[in-house]
Amino acid sequence: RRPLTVAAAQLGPIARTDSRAATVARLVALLREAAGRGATLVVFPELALTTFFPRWYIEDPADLDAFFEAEMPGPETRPLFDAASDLGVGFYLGYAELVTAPDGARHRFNTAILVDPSGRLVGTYRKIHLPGHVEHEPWRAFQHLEKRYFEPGNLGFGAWRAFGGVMGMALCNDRRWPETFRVLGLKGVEMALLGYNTPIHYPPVPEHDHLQGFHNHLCMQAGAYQNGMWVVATAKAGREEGCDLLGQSCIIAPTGEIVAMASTVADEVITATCDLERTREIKDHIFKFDLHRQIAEYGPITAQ
Ligand code: ING
Repeated sequence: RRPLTVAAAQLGPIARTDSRAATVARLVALLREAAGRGATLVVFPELALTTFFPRWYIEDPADLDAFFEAEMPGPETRPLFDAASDLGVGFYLGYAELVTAPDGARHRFNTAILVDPSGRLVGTYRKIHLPGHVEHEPWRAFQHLEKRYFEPGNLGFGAWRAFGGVMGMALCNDRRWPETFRVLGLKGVEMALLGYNTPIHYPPVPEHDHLQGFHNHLCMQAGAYQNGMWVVATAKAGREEGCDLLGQSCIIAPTGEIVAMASTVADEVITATCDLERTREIKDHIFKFDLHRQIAEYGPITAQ
């Protein structure tokens, strides 16, 4: 047995005007509650430091840059790192990353980091599957401009030894693509961590709005089962700047069973003790990759 007690720290809405300090204070409160329940790893949502700003067409570069972090930790996020190492708890944090390359070029990514209980940065992941569109599309009730504000991730899907197992990271739309979970599975990941900001209303196909919760769990339960991994998925939820975001943060077993789920669309901690050894029930049998996969037949998956 390799038990790991993990928490999904769901966030309710973050207003455009909320300060970093106020938001970080919410994160610290959730971290403390999770630690109080015995969690040693806390998973926060995607873009957990700000409102989901890709919902707006933002023309002023200064306005856009205000949503990004140029350093991590910076002065305003340091309290989260300090609280975590004081409590001996690690965490996954999603945020908008601004990187200035040696040549002075600025790059923006939708990023998540994994920090271990000693406060050490274990790994960084930059979102690979960016949904939405590039240009302003006024016909939409709200925009989804991730393709405009972020570059696709350039670090690949990562796996890191930490928390007594092999941890992987993803972000939001990544969870809808089976390739995400399969690549993580092929890298030996035993627990995938991901945050999401998922509007209930999907302007291109509004007749699917009532299926957002179903599709959210469908993708992750399949991913967990087909690759024999635990999945911890944390929402930014609730009515945020007039846009309803899906809640239903959850913790999913390698069998695909949901073992814990949020029941509000506000700040809420859910926890589960996950035996990382249970991944063997799947990885060594029904989805024993080296015995069952027929990769000669899979070429189209990586073809154009
Ligand atoms: N959000 C959404 C997601 O993939 C979306 C975008 C919503 C796509 C609904 C399809 C349907 O969960 C982010 N941030 O990727």
